[in-house]
Amino acid sequence: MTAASLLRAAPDAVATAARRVMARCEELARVSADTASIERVYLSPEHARVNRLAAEWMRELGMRTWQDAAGNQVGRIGDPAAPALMLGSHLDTVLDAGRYDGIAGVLIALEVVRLLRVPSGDDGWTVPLPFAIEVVAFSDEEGTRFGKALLGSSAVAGTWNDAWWDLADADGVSLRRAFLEFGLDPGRVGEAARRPDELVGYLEAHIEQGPELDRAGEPLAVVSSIASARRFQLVVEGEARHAGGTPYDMRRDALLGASEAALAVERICSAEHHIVGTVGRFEAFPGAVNVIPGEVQFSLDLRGEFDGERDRVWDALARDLDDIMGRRGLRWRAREVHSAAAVFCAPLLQDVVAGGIRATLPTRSEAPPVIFSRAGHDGMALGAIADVGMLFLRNPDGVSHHPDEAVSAGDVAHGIRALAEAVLLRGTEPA
Ligand code: HGY
Ligand code: MN
Ligand code: MN
Repeated sequence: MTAASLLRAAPDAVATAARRVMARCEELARVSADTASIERVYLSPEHARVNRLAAEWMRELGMRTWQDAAGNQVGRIGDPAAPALMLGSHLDTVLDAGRYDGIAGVLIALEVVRLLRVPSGDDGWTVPLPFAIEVVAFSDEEGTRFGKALLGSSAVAGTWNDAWWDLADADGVSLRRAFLEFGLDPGRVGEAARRPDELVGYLEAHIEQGPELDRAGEPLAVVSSIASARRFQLVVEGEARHAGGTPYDMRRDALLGASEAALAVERICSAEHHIVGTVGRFEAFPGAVNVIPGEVQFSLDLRGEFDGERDRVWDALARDLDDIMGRRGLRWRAREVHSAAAVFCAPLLQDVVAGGIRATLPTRSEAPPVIFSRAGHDGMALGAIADVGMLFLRNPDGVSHHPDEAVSAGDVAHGIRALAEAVLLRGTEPA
């Protein structure tokens, strides 16, 4: 089931591009708030440094570059009047991150531009397509600093919510203050918004953040949909008391209640087919060894293939927490800090990604794998204004959000070619 290859590139050009992606992933990994690990969060000095690096690499390709009103770094090549096919991913990271989550997608997109661009005659460059190409390095896909994910891509999608300005980081710095300190104007964040008619679609290459491709021995896959997500900050309140003098029948231990809640997340979610719930942050107060915890604050990240299933599981969890806290004489409350509906990748973009994979791996007989992404991506926000398509690259053992995250140069080369072929295939369709 091969698809004709539309890419005219010297055989070793793609291998050279893959080596450049791997080297630049190492270079970007060194731009971190922590010398012992990779940490690059929204509106940080590290964010500013990688934006400057990305802009330099975009200009080298003959792209026009700008940083938008939400701190996303953008490059554009092609007809200034035409709508754009947007490629990209994110350059922000989680804490103690890997080198490739998001980063590889931005760099692969730049290599696709390098392979597709042609001289425009006025000492510049263009692309032989019925649309322009934009590469966006989104500034906050993870939500590491303020808890709310997809801030950069939400601004581009025009779905920014002014309630977010009061979100604060671990040091109590509000999003509004961080904007100002980064040199951005909160009052102008709306200028980052793009109109649907400006885009012909959004295509993102990303490492798979799970083991499916590795287990199947597949280098690439088409993504069918991106998981719907909800994130909560929960608080359990009991009573801080002396760890020695307080008999059990008088204790209202918030940590034990919150611990039962965390186990309920695992019990209830694991009984469902496509639902995962994770407690990633868990903190007891006052946090002294000889004081019964009077309060616990913890996070919940809840995802599912379909919004309705995910919401039904949240309702079941809430009922379970009522039982647990009632039995223990505790109180609990939850603040929802992030919610993103499932986004189903557009059939046309799924088709061009599948065609790109077939043109890249011509010896494959059957259709490329199609998998649902349990990880969130900027496409969840972009889905509000554009068709979304995603290409997954194999990630050995599926390790991600961890320093051992990996991808092979060979699979990156496959990914570069497949994305380039997909862009060319999209160019054979009406813009
Ligand atoms: O959390 C996620 O799924 C993504 O990596 N931000
Ligand atoms: Mn990512
Ligand atoms: Mn991530």
